[in-house]
Amino acid sequence: MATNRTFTMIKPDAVSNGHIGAILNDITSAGFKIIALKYTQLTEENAGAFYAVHKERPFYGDLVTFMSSGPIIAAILEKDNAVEDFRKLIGATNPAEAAKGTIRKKYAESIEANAVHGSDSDENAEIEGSFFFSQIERF
Ligand code: RTP
Ligand code: MG
Repeated sequence: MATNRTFTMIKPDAVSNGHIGAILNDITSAGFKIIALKYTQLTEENAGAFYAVHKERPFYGDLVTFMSSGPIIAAILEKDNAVEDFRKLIGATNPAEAAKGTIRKKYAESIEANAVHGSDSDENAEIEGSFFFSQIERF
């Protein structure tokens, strides 16, 4: 299996609930290497651009408001089969449906405030990582 990269955010709910350390520990314990890491806050404009793919969905406005409501952690991660394995580690979008032991099951509040983001393809992982990090911020 090829080593590849994914992109994640620890969302405002998990940051304000004090879960940054536990979630980063779950991520590195699962074998993901941190390539880039940043503590920042999205403007509404930033969040709208990041989630532009969901522009026509009914939850888009609330999602943009939520994602810009407080600081987040952004990170690029590397591992064999990174995109698929990371989505397994975080669990289903709705924490009520997420498998036991997954990050969303343990730390999410709701289908919207669901603790973490995970890229859904290699191509989107690169686009999303480049949204936050320049070449000299990747190690
Ligand atoms: P993400 O992109 O954040 O990793 O989440 P995902 O792939 O599991 O889910 P996606 O369908 O891409 O939705 C993006 C984010 O929008 C919020 N959402 N709210 N209220 C709702 O019904 C609803 N559905 C989705 C969640 O924050 C979700 O992670
Ligand atoms: Mg998604």
